[in-house]
Amino acid sequence: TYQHIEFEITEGVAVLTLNRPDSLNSFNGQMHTEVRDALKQTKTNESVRCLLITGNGRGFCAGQDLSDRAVDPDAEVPNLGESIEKNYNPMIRTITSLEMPVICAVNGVAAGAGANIALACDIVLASKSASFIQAFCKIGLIPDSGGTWTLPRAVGLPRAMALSLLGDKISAEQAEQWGMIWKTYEADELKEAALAMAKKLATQPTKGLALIKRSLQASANNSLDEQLDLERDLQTLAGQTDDYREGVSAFMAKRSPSFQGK
Ligand code: T3D
Repeated sequence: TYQHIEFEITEGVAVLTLNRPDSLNSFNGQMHTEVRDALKQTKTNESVRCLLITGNGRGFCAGQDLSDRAVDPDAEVPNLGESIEKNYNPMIRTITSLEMPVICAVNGVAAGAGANIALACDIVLASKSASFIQAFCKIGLIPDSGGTWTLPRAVGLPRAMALSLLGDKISAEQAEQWGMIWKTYEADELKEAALAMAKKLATQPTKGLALIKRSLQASANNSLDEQLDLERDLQTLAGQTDDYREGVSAFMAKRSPSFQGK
């Protein structure tokens, strides 16, 4: 059992809930270990076809636990690059390469790495009471956890630059208007709506969805020509799945499809 997260698998959905509410679910070493383990289970358990990440309490995640970073003036400064390499980067790489949709339900403030973990997910939902802060600049750091990549792609360079340099808090509704996230919900409706979306996605053609995710991610760095080649290759794979056969058969027979995620 876990100390700082909750992890449950139901109806094809893995639900990972950050659970250190007293410090707004900020990450200490133990929480990193637990998240790593839960992500590994998500990846290897064949019954899982969608991942939902959320948090307990009034925050989603406040990034790194800064009480672990309070530096005694005489002590050696911690090497943050090592922490990124060991903890944050593998987490972001795992989330973005998981071969299934990843939903983030941002239940409250998402600050620092917490904001960028949300942005690394495929569909971001948020409570109307949630907010996003690229808090790094306020303590002399740079946005990490992929934020310097995802944020400009999500909102454009001018907004990404100002958000990162100013560290202004933006509301979830602002983020929704900008297209930085998919949708906002009333606070008491968020988790139910997110779980319903996750359960629905878990009944869909998982392999096809994974290929959609891969192709859209690749588009950021490809020319149209390269992307057309990639579409050809990934469509070849999609066309070889059982779910594609099932989708076409069901359509032709005017019945609803039963996808196995294969
Ligand atoms: O170090 C490395 O490994 C490199 C990687 C870095 C990745 C990063 O994420 S760096 C950025 C770290 N995060 C921040 O700088 C955000 C710090 N937190 C805040 O700015 C504010 O707490 C919020 C804007 C998120 C929320 O503000 P507010 O006023 O709603 O709440 P609060 O009162 O500040 O926080 C509530 C409690 O949570 C409070 O504890 P207390 O006083 O009730 O005992 C506060 O200290 C604690 N808390 C919030 N964030 C953190 C935290 N404790 C430790 N670490 C935190 N990041």
